Amino acid sequence: MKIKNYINGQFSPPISDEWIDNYCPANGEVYGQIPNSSTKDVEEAYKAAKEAFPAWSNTTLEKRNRILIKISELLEDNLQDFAEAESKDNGKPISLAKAVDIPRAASNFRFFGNAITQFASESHESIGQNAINYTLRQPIGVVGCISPWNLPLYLFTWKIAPAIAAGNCVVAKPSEVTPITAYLLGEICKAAGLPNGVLNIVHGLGTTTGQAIVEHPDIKAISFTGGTATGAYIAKVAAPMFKKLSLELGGKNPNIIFADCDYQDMLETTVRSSFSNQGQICLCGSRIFVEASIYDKFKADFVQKVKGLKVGHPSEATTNIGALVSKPHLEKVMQYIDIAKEEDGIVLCGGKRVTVTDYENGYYLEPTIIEIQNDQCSVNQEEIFGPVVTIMPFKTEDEVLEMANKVKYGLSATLWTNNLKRTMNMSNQLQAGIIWINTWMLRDLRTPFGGVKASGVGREGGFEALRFFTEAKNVCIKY
Ligand code: TXE
Repeated sequence: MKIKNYINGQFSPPISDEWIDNYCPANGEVYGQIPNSSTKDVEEAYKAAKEAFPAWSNTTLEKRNRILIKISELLEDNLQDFAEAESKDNGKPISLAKAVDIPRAASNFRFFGNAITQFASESHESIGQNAINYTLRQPIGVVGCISPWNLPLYLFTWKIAPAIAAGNCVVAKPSEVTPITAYLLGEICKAAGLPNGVLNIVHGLGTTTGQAIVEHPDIKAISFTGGTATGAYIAKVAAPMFKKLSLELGGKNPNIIFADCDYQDMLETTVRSSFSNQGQICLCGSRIFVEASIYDKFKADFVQKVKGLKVGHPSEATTNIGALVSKPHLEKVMQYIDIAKEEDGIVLCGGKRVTVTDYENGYYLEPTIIEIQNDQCSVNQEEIFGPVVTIMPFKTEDEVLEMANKVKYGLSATLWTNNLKRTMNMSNQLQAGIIWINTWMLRDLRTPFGGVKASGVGREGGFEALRFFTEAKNVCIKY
């Protein structure tokens, strides 16, 4: 399969005619090629977006709404094909892509298609000064969206949908590791009647194609999700051009379990929050802290449950854990297991590569639990982004709060307790953008989403995303 860029409503090869191999994580084989796009391709995409902007930014909200809803419906109609493509490209179980990734991509278009019709601007009467102020929310122009490989279409559309709903035109780049569903989205957008040039999709490497988007002087805003180091680099490149930035970066999220929680619910959710999508979600609760009085029981129950998870080919209905996204990523995750042992960590289960019959070269790894002795060890501090979690006991609320916050990241935190006072106290003090109490990854698209510290800058979700993708202009009239 040779995929193409989607520029000005046309599918086109890269100008250089250079291509990159695309691997299937489930069997380790090359199954397609993607454009190795250069600055020239990005320039073509920018020109198409710039040309489309005057008409699109003047398109009525009702019409924008209709087109976005249509995209959402077409995604739902093609659920099976999209789920299979996502799974083949990323290694995740098809069942997960079908239940979460693709429905969520459809919801992104439906939600922001509706949200833009409800996005009100402010007005303020300056009493005693005979003046009235009103604030316009104007689209920025051409914006850049760069997304990662872990939730490919889910995160790609999480950016594109609010950007175009708000009247911008987009130059977007999916991860070079998982380009297929973004490619298929081009066809859907065309069929839904999205005018040519409103969405342009350019495929290629981060350091060439992605960087060309960030360096483009007239792409005025960048919404990026990916690694913390890349986010820092993008901020440095974008700063002299005063671009608007929204950076959703890594996480190393605490999952804090108190003895007074609803145990069974906590146990089942903790298995999910640890290993969903092979642990490759920025929100995964990869640092598990358990109150000492239930630590031994939890350890035994958790290990038993995790040993029961089936690692297998993503297309099999019984598979719980599919393949990791790429060989280099598998190797990186496995290195952390060695580091853990060097740092006196005890591997309670997992830790080894899995050979799946008929797919011996796939990137499979056992779900791994490491009991650590010290919360400052590398496996408890650095983002591993794979099916690897740490566990350790704690005695007091103050002690666990300190350990939870003593990390460079601050994306999310989960707390299991039925004590209201503790819930309020800890929610206030945990350093994270998203706190879940007695649940995990329950997402309401109206709520702000984003992190603090090395987990990023800015918020997306709901009106926060529409605020990011617009400029506020205040008009003051004296009468
Ligand atoms: O991400 P990159 P990678 C974390 C996770 C993972 C690590 C590295 O820990 O192991 O990041 O993953 C594009 N200018 N997360 O290497 O490189 C790139 O092409 C512009 C957390 O895959 O940050 C891709 O489209 N763009 C995370 C996107 O950025 C650049 C999800 C992300 O790639 C670029 C994924 C550049 N200089 C990884 N360099 C999360 N927050 O969910 C790369 N890109």
